[in-house]
Amino acid sequence: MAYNDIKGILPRFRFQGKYVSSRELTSGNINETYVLEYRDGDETLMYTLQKVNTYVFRDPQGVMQNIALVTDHLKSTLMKTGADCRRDVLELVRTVDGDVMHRDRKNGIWRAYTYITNALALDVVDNPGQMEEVGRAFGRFQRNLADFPAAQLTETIPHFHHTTKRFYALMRAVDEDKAGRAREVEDEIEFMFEHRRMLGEIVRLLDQKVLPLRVTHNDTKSNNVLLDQETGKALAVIDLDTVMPGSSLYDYGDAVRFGASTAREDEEDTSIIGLDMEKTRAFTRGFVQETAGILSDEELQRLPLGIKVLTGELAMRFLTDYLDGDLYFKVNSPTHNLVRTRAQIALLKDVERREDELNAMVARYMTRYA
Ligand code: GN1
Ligand code: MG
Repeated sequence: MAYNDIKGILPRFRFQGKYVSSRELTSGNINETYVLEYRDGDETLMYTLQKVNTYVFRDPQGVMQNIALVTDHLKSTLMKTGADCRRDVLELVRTVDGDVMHRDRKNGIWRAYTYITNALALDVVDNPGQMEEVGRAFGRFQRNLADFPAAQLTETIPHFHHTTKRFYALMRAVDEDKAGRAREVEDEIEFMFEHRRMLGEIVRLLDQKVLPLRVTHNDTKSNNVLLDQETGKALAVIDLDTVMPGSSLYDYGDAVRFGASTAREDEEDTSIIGLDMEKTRAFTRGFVQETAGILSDEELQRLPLGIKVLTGELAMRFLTDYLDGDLYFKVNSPTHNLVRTRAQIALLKDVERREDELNAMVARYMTRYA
C-alpha cells in the first residue's frame, strides 16, 4: 500500500493544503514514483514524490544539484520567450528546511515536483504526430541548454553512455557469471562481441573531437516527455536524473530506439520487432527543426549511428544485468532482462537493414531544415 510507504515523508515537504490520496506510478525502471493529491479549500493540488534509487545514483546530492541548476536555466530561458513555465519545465517542491531533497532515517532519498496535470507520458507512441512532438521536446531541450555551462554539472553516473566501458563490463559479467546464466546466452554474447567496433564509434568520435560534447538528457524515452492531453503539444521534459555532458547522438538514438520501435522494449515475440520508419521520420523532423543552427553537420550526418549505438548499448546493459542477477533494472520476472536483451538485438538487426534508408532520410532533412 503506497500510503504506508510515504506517510512519514509527506510532512517533510512544502505541500500546500491537506493530503487526499496517493497512487504509485510503475512505468519507470529505476526510481519509486508516487502521485499525490492535496486539497486547499476548493483547489486541488497535485505533486509527484519520488524515492531516488541510490544503488543507481550513488551521489544523490549531485543529482539534485544538477536538476536544480538545469530547471532554473530552462525556466529563465523560457521566460524570455513568454512560454507557460508552469507546464513547460519541471518545478521542484522544497522540503520544510528549504532543501531540494529529504534524507529519511534509513538514508532513503526523497524529492518532489509539482505534478503537471492534463498531460500524457507515452509508454507507447501511437502515431507519427506524437513522435514528432517528442522530437520537438528533446530538440528544444537540447537548444535551450546549448548555452548552459557544462562544467557546473556533476557526472551523476560516470561513463553512462561510454559504450566501450559498457562492453568491458559485459565481458566481466560473462567471466564472473554471478547468476550462473552465461551458458544460456552464448548467442547474445557472441552478437555483442561481433558488434564491438560499431558500439564504440561515438566514444571514439567524441575523443577525436569530431563530435562535440554537449549537455544532454541521456534518457530520452517517450515517457520522459509530457504532451498536453488536449492539444497533443509537447510540454516539459521530465526525468532529469541523467542530465550530463554527452552527445546529441545519444538523445536522438535513445529516443528513436524506444519510441519508433514497432513493439515494446520488453516484447517477447521478436518477429514483430522492427523500426517504424514513419515514426522515425516524424521524430527526426521535429528534432532537426528544433536544433537548427545548433547541431553541426558532423552530428546531423551521424544521427543514424546514434540509433545503432544506443540500441546496442541497451542490449549490453540488459544482458549485463541479466548475468549479474538483476541488480540494476526493476524486473517483473527472472527472464525480464533477457527478454529485453533479445528485443534490443532484434531491433538493432532491423536498424542495420535500414541503414541506407536512414542516411537518405537524414540527408533530406538536413537540406530542408538544418
Ligand atoms: C532507465 O528511469 P527510466 O525507466 O526512465 C535507465 C535508462 C534506460 C531505461 C530503459 C538511470 O530509465 O538508461 O535506457 O531504463 N535509466 C538509468 O528502459 O539507468
Ligand atoms: Mg523515466
